[in-house]
Amino acid sequence: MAAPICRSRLSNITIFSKFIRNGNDSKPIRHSFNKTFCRAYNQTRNTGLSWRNIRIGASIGLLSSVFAGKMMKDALATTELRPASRTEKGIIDIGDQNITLYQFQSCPYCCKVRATLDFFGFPYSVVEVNSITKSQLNFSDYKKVPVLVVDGKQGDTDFSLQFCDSSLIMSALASYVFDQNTPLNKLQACYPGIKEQKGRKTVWEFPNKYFIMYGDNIADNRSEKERSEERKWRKWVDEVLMHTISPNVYRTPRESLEAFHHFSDWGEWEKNFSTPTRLFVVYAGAVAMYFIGRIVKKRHNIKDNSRESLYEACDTWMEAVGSGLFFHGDKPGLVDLSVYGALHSFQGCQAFKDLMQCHKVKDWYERTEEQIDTHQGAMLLGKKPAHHP
Ligand SMILES: N[C@@H](CCC(=O)N[C@@H](CS)C(=O)NCC(=O)O)C(=O)O
Repeated sequence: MAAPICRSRLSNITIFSKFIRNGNDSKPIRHSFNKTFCRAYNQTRNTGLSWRNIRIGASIGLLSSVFAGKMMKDALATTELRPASRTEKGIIDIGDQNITLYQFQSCPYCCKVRATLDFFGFPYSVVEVNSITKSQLNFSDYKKVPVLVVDGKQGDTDFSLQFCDSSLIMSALASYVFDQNTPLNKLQACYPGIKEQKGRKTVWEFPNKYFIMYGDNIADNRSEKERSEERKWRKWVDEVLMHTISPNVYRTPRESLEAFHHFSDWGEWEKNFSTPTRLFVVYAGAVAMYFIGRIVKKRHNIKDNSRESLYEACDTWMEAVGSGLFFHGDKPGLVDLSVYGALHSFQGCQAFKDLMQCHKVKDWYERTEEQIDTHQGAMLLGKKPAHHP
């Protein structure tokens, strides 16, 4: 989550180097440098420093900051230590296919996907992405996490499929679970991505992301009304609950720094990234996310005391769960997994401790966690998964 600001820091460095290289585009900047130098000259006239010395000093300063910036960028880009961070064995057999999740460990969208993979018992590998360089995503046009890659073989042909966006990935996995006779490479065609350029920003839309696709062998006997409720609440998670997270996790500079130290341990950044990268992400990320939390707070009308908005969202959620054990009855479904993922993303942070201490969502959260950790979704298929151990 720290990426946007960090990236803009790096692009400042790029803009800065462009200024050095391209004299034509640099007039306004050069003008303000000249003004600054003149002011410095006037102020230092009587201090014994000559104008020539100031210019030499300024040039050295300028060149070294560009050089340091470039070195930092190169260091961050080239010090990824290992591709796969870890592997989860799962309990279902998906044949000759390998699933890899490209993620940030503490990203709420990635937590939704991990909750789903674990609940259904899929085997998968995890690649921890560097939130600044995102070099692990170089293979993809889509520059956000989570990205799920499925490599496999159909007949004699190898395939490599990419699923982007947490809700889309969850829908695709659920579709596969409900109808394992439809291979994932066939399912992927049901989830087109539309890429649009908005100014300098590339925006992706996935129109079918909340839809589960049903083939001929439907193991889902819910009514259309129940399915549409499920879509509505999954959307609520993405559009309401998610926005209460950053103003709470990064509420103060101190909570923000504590959160990043925790994320570093949880994501095993020490193992996955070099020390300069890790320290840079922890400290720059903590500062950046503190300010981003404030922006999100304003944009999404989060209450002055941001905890109130988080607790209210959890009240709404508990009302939706009602008297049952889970939203979907006696077993969790995609909505439970989405809410669980969102809350799980900041377990270990002060905001999570506060929430668990004072809110009744705690019992539901622990129930859901147990179902996920013991892969209860694998039993939901109506038939046993292909090769159950
Ligand atoms: N709608 C997407 C949102 C994904 C998203 O915003 N991911 C963040 C991390 S929490 C990200 O990759 N940000 C990097 C960036 O925007 O450059 C989903 O549900 O997967």
